[in-house]
Parts: sequence; structure tokens; C-alpha cells
Amino acid sequence: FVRPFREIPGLWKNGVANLYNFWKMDGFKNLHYIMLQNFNTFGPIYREKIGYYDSVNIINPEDAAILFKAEGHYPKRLKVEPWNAYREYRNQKCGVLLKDGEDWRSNRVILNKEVISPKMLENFVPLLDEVGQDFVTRVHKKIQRGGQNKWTTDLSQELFKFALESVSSVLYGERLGLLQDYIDPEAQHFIDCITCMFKTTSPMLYIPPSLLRRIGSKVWKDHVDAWDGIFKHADRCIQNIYRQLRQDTGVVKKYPGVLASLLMLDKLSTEDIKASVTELMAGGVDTTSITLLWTLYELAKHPAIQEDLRAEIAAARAESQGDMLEMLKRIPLVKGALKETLRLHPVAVSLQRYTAEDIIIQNYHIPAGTLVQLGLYAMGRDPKVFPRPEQYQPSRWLKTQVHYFRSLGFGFGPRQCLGRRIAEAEMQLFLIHMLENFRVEKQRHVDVQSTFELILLPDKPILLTLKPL
Ligand code: HEM
Ligand code: 2DC
Repeated sequence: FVRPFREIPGLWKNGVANLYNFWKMDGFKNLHYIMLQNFNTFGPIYREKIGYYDSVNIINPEDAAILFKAEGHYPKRLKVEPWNAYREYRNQKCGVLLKDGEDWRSNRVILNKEVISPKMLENFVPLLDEVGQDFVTRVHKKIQRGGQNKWTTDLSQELFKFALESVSSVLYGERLGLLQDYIDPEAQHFIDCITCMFKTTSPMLYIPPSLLRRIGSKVWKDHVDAWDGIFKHADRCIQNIYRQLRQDTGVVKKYPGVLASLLMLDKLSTEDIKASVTELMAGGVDTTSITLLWTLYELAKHPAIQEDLRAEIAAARAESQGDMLEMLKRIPLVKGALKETLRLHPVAVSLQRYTAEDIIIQNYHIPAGTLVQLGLYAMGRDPKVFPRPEQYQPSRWLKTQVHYFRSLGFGFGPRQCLGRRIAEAEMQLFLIHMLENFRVEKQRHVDVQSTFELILLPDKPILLTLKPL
């Protein structure tokens, strides 16, 4: 006997009152903790209404499987209203991130071939490998200049530059030079705009941006300025390649980057290409850099695991004789470490889909068209899903265990993260080079939690010490 939708436990009757309580609990910064608390109170499924968002929340991998099987041909996520509102306000085209339906699908299919197809790794890896090497060179220089044979610092700004340099090298097939001594103020401004764009999104998630716009609120203005900065810089980079492509008469010698490939392919309109390339550039900075920062932090906390990874890397290096593509096939523990980081510190608190058909979860009927959220942060810390969840154990991702719908940091299916292959290769190559060159240590007694600024971020600066090996 299946129970009806309206019997799902939770607070969904008064969206406005719930929004008020959410605000009192500082929910805009603590969304992940509030979700944890709700699962503790209501069990593995609850319904919630905050402001105008009415959603069903789930936590079990088996239930996630049911959800994703019902996502339909045009999987649809929760709409981040302020992002769409900006595009409407400035008359900008949406890229694949914000498109839906057939428009999304037709763009995504073409982008997939150039961005997420495993075949492209051949092109991406040499570019990303060079950026990783340059990062190491930069750290060696910093250490030499300090004169103490070590460097203690909050690496986040350095990692932002690394991530922007990485994603740009793949998108544009050329280096921006962000790891040099001189940093282009335009690029620095772009980085700051992305941080600000994320930060100003979360307080607007539950309030209609049109309202905030009308009352001239500061958060909306800051949000618009941030996106303006992002579009302006991305546009400059795109124009640059566009111009080069028109001047270049000779035959192409090397891989020209994602943007030039898309332009030459001529299957998407220039406007569509620009919109998605801008999203890729903006989406490629804070995501990988914060994940790398968390990974270094965990490896500093667990020196023995750090040694295990280093040993695996050394063996892989010897076996692959300088072929980096080969090397990436021989580092399961490094890959496990990244999965482990995303389990404990996911970029996205939740994955969401509107169901395309009726389903049954936890014996409740859920009608088609319902917004269902998988609590990714909560799932990663659930002892029923991951034994001893508080422990950082890259080895739990080796072949011995069942991983059915447990590794979801990049989402799932045709709507999963478009930047996934770039992100994975970039992060793996970074860890290879860093662990081959430095030992990572941290100060004792500093426990870092997360704060929600649309993506999850460390709630305080993480200070790490890098020592040459
Ligand atoms: C979407 C995570 C890096 C671009 C997503 C989604 C997640 C995610 C969870 C939603 C997927 C879904 O709904 O199933 C991550 C993580 C990253 C990362 C954990 C790094 C550690 C990147 C990078 C780029 C990027 C480097 C760009 C190069 C995008 C885009 C989408 C997306 C464009 C929207 C795709 C669509 O709607 O079709 N990402 N991401 N991400 N990500 Fe990432
Ligand atoms: C935030 O309740 C919490 O990858 C909301 O690279 C639901 C929600 C919807 C969409 C998610 C978002 C959350 C977190 C950030 C994500 C986003 C989809 C894509 C985006 C996960 C979970 C991200 C960071 C993209 C961003 C690209 C953009 C800057 C151009």
C-alpha cells in the first residue's frame, strides 16, 4: 500500500513562515546543516517549502537511482533565479547551464563532443600538465624567496589563478600567464567577480530577484556588477580568439582549444557558443580550486595517506615513462582521494531534478513534475551509506566496495557537470605535481567547517605549509 504525497513528513504548509525561520537560523549560510538536521528529524524523506520552493528531499543512494531513472529526456534542475534574472535584465543569451528542454539538449549534445568526451583528454592533458608544472615552479620560487625552506600560506588565491589558467588554456588553447610574477588586473578582477557572484546568489535564492531589483537592493546591484565583470572579461578572451581565427590562414598545427573548435565546427550559433564558453570559464574557477584546497587540507591532516598517494604516483610515473595519459590510468588512490574530498566537502549541497514521471520513493507516491533534491552533503556523512563517514579514506573508493549511486559529486546522467573531464584531469595532474615536489602540513587544532555561499566553502582560511621534498 503506497502512501499519498501529502503524507510525506516535513514543514511544507506555510512557505512564508518557513522562510522566516530559515532566515532566523542563518539558513543562507547553513543550508547544508539545516538539511542534515531535517533528515535527523524526519527520516530519509521529507517535504519542505521555503518561500516559493516546494521540494521533496531524499538521502539514500537507492532513492537517488529511482530519481535519476525518472529524469526524462530533458533533465531539469532547480532554477537559480538570480542567474536567469541577470540574463533577462541584460538581454544576454543563456548557455547550457541555464537552458532547458530541446534548446538545452541540442546545445549540450554538441558541447559534449568537445568538452566531456574522453577522447578530448588527449588534447587537454598536455595543456593542463603544463599548468600544473608551472604552479610547482611558482611555489618553489615563493619558498626560495622566503628563505626558510618552506612556505606557510592560505593557498586559495593561488589556486583560483591556477584554476583560471587551467580552464582558459583548454578553452582558448593558449596560456593567459596567470602564474607569472605579474598578474593581469583584469584577470584578478574576473576572479573576484566570480566569488562575488556566488556570494550574492545565496541570499537571493528564495526572494524573487524582480522584487529586489524594484526596491534597488544592494545585493542585486552587486550581483549585476559581478556578472557584468564576468561577461566583459570572457567576451574579451572570446573576441581575441575569434580575431586570431579570422587572420590565421595557415593549416592548423596543434589543438586550438574548445572555443576555436566549436567555431570551426559551425554547428552552434556564435551567440550560443559565447554563452556556454562564458559559463565554462566562470564555472571552472572556484569549483576545482576549492576542491583542491580541501584535498590538500585532508592530506595534511593524514600524513600516512599522503605518503600512500606519493608512493602510488612514483610507481605510476616509473611505469608510464613520461606519458601522462598513461599515468592518469595508474593512480586509483589519487582518484579515490578526490572522490573522498567531494564526499565530505561537495561543491554542490544537493542535486535536484523535476521528475518526468510518477515514482515511488520510501513508499510514498511522488507525482510527475515534483522538485526532488538529493542531499549530497547529508548523504556523504550518513553512516548507513558510508561506514565511519567522519574518516577520510581514499581507499574506500577502490574496487572492493559497492559504489552504486554513491559517487555523485559531479551530478549524474546527461545533465551532469559539463566540465567534469576538465576538472578531473586538472585536479589529478595538480596533485601529481604537488605531491612529487612538496610535503603538505597544517597547523594543529584548527578545525575547518563549511559555509554555504551557493557553493560550499571553508568557513575560515586554511593555512598550509609546503616543504620541498
Ligand atoms: C554542472 C559539480 C567543475 C561547468 C554541475 C553540477 C554539479 C557540478 C554537481 C550539476 C550536475 C547535475 O545537475 O547533475 C562540479 C564540481 C566541480 C565542477 C564538483 C569540480 C570539482 C566544473 C568546471 C566547469 C564546470 C571545471 C567548467 C569547465 C559546469 C556546467 C554545468 C555544471 C557548465 C551545467 C551543465 C548543464 O546544465 O548541462 N557541476 N563542477 N564545472 N558544471 Fe560543474
Ligand atoms: C545550490 O538550493 C543550492 O557547478 C540550491 O560550475 C540548488 C542548486 C542548484 C544548482 C547548483 C547549485 C545549488 C550549486 C552550484 C552548481 C549549481 C549548478 C551548477 C553550479 C552546482 C546546489 C556549478 C558551481 C557551476 C557554476 C557555473 C556558473 C558560475 C557559470
